[in-house]
Amino acid sequence: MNNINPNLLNKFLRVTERAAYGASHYRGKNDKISADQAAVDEMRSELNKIDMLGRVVIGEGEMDEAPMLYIGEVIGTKKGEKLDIAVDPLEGTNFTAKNLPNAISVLAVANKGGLLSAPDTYMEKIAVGSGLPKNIVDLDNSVEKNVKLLAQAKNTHVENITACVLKRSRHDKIIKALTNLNVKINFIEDGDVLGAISVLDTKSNIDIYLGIGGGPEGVLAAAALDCHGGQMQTRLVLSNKEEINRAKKIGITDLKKKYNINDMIKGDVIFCATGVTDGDMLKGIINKSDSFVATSYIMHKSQKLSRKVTNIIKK
Ligand code: VTB
Repeated sequence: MNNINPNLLNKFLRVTERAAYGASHYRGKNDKISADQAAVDEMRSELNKIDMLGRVVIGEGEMDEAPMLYIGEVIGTKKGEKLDIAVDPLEGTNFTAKNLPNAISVLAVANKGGLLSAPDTYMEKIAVGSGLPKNIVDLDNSVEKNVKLLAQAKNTHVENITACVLKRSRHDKIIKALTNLNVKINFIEDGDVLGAISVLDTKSNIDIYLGIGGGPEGVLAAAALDCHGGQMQTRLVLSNKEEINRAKKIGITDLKKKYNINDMIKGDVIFCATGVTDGDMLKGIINKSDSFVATSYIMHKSQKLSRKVTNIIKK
């Protein structure tokens, strides 16, 4: 697989910046549908300016349920590289509507065939940062075993480990195990793309992310972790016939497969995420009279590039 043209990175960055800007008009307006729609409209219009033969592999839903950025939608000028794109125009429709932290606009880009098409179902996830022995954690290990192995590899005690967990009752068992180990828990209310990526953020001090969140969000987080040599393992949670069919329809045959990063992301990858609301890791959009200020993460694996950027963009 070829590397993705590095000149495209800034163009993809503009896509999440514009989408975040679109959604920012609806912060605190208690209207998550309009917030999402505004992000989708901006994202789609920017994506269509890029010279590429792009295809949405993770998007707003299937063609019959979402009119835009649906799975399979062809995007871009149709001239240039064949790219697969995972988008979440507004990761956090709810928290944008309530003006709560950590809403972002996010996408990942790989060569054709380079991204796992995850169905819109739940997914078990475990993630750790870079510089650790390969396969240090595993979804089939107990929480205790994973945390102990991690502490050992980091040459520290279990009680010095910090875990990030999405606050949901489905995580009660995980939370109990972590509490018994005296591990510090950093709860997030929503938004597990940033949650999983927080293991890369040295300021956050988070050592491990674990729990069940959305499948598409898992692939997006995997793209960022892959750019940094982080580790992530995931497995789909398919709880009824309808979800099983949905997974099968997009080509998943082994329904119980544990995916490591290289099963989810193949070859080169670009990741861009822009803050909509102020969050722990990214500031939200600041609106000025004729411009807006956007803060984003940009990553490009083959270029070993990973940066936080703040841009002032003309409206
Ligand atoms: C998950 C998570 C997302 O919503 O999809 C979550 O991956 C939904 O979980 O980041 P619940 O069904 O338990 O609410 C997010 O937090 C935000 O889209």
